Amino acid sequence: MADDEIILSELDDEELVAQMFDDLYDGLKEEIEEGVNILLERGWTPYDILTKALVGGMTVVGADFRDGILFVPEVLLAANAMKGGMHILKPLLAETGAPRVGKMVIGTVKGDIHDIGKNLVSMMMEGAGFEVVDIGINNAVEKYLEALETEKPDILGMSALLTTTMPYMKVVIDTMKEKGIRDDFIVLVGGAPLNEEFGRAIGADAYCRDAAVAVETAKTLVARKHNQPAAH
Ligand code: B1M
Repeated sequence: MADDEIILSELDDEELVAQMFDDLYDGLKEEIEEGVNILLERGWTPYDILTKALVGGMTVVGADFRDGILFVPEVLLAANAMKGGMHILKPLLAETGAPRVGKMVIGTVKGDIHDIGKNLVSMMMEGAGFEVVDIGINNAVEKYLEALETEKPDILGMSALLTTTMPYMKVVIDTMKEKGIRDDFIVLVGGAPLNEEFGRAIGADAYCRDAAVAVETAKTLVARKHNQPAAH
């Protein structure tokens, strides 16, 4: 072992989170997994680890990617390290034992392969008692329609991270309208480049800024839907 090797378990919480930011930046999956396990042992909630250590670290990666300091291969490594940490937290977040409150189909739109945010939303929704069917990335409208038909969810969730792919959400909603099924589902959209105005403009029921907002919005809208008298 090199003299200057950092022993994660010897760091206090603040130092450890700072070190995890660095390790995420460097794409060190094993170190991220170790950091997550240490924070769990210290009594951190899975949600705090997710938001403060993992998402916090990814924000730094995102800023340097934008500024041309990091490139795709490095960001892929960082994403892989993040997924390692999320993999440990997923069953813990889903462990709340909450009764099923509704069902959601979620997927990233056509042309877009970003899936970390979508996966996080899925995890948090499962943790809140929703059944989630994740149809993955790069989904054409046919894939969404097929999943709606087969799964009959309460909610359709769509994710887009690129300004070039976010308009595809409107293609999906417009096709649902053409087929007369738009009002059968609650449509929630999210992703870094979106905002509320965009959500309204494309005809979604709501734009969700983050996973926590997605859970709250889903709960409210599903409760409202179930309390509505059936249409005649
Ligand atoms: Co991409 N990428 N990327 N990338 N990438 C962005 C999005 C970018 C903003 C980076 C930048 O320039 N600063 C930029 C987009 C610019 C723009 O369109 N305006 C960008 C670009 C340009 C690209 C490529 C074109 C780069 C290239 O090839 N030259 C390319 C496109 C590939 C494609 O999709 N066709 C590309 C590729 C990649 C990687 C493959 C390297 C990797 C993705 C790996 C993966 O996902 N498996 C990657 C990553 C990691 C990013 C950044 C750095 C991080 C995204 C992320 O995971 N954030 C990102 C920079 C950034 O966003 N700051 C960037 C963490 C995640 C937890 O947040 O996804 O926002 P987020 O999700 C949040 C909310 O948005 C919301 O809740 C989540 C949790 O709180 N939410 C929802 C998201 N989806 C929701 C759905 C819902 C509800 C809420 O439904 C109900």
